[in-house]
Formats: sequence, structure tokens, C-alpha cells
Amino acid sequence: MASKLQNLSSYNPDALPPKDVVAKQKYGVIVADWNSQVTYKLLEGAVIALEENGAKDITVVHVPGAFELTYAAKKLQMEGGYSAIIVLGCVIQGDTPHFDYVCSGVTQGVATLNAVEGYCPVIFGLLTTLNLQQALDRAGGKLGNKGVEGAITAIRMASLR
Ligand code: INI
Repeated sequence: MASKLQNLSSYNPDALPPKDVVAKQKYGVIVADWNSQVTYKLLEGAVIALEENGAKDITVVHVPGAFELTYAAKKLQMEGGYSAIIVLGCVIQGDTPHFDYVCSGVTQGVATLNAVEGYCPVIFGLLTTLNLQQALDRAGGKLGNKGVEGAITAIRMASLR
């Protein structure tokens, strides 16, 4: 029987802008060090997918946790020159409501950055999962890699600018 599980990271490379266009663009990837066994796989997926599709100018910035992603993204946005910025993190639910506050803080923060006119898009690559296994499944496991999705979204959004 066919699996009901879907690889969420499959994409059609032919539908992306040509590699020589992407090669002239600059990309920022910000990664949270919290849950690094997951987030560094997201980072790897994002960088490989960007490079495979032509990107040559990629700046990687590390921040302590997911909550700090918004600040770093804002900093790169304001620095200028970026075609798109991807934020990568992983928040895993614990025993307290902390998870909800961190998730909504980052979600709102990134949404706010995208709502301001004149700056490059910020792509939301935050895993918000109930346990570690769900995160690993989406960080190069059986459900793909959210970092790859972030990279492909970044390339598509950069071409809108
Ligand atoms: N940061 C994460 O990236 N993931 C988590 O799961 C997490 N939890 O569970 O607490 C987390 N907390 C740290 C937070 O992002 C900030 O770094 C910290 O609050 C300092 O601002």
C-alpha cells in the first residue's frame, strides 16, 4: 500500500528562476542553536538547496534560540542587499506554556517584518513540534527538510522583488 506520508520538500526545479539570475542574488540564512541536532540539518538542507539552484552569495548567522530569529532577520533586512532571508529554528513542546509564547513571538515577529514595505522577504522556517521525532522527520527525515522548503520559497519570493 502506498504510504500516506508526503515528502513536503519536493519541488520542480524547472519552475524556479534560472540559475544565472539566482547567482547574482544574496541570501541570508539565520539559524537558532537551540535544538541544534535538528536546526543544523535544516541549515544544511537550506544551503544545499540554495546552492543547487544557483546561489553563490549566502550569509549564515547563528542566534541562541528561536526567539532571537526576528531580531537577526531585521538586522540583515536593514543592512540591505539581500534578496531574501530565511529563518530556521525548532521549538519542541514541553510541560509549560513556554512553547506557545516562543512560537507566537517568532511567528508574529516574522509576519511583522514581512508587512513592512521596502525590505526583502523573510521566509519562515520554524519547526513547531510536539516532540523530537516530529522535528527529525521534518529535518531531513521521512517528511523532507523544512530548510529545503525555506530555500525554494526564498528563491521564488526573491524573484517577486
Ligand atoms: N528556543 C528554541 O529555539 N527552541 C525551543 O524549543 C526553546 N524552548 O523550548 O525553550 C527555545 N527557548 C529559548 C528562546 O528561543 C530564547 O532563546 C530565550 O528565551 C532567550 O530569549
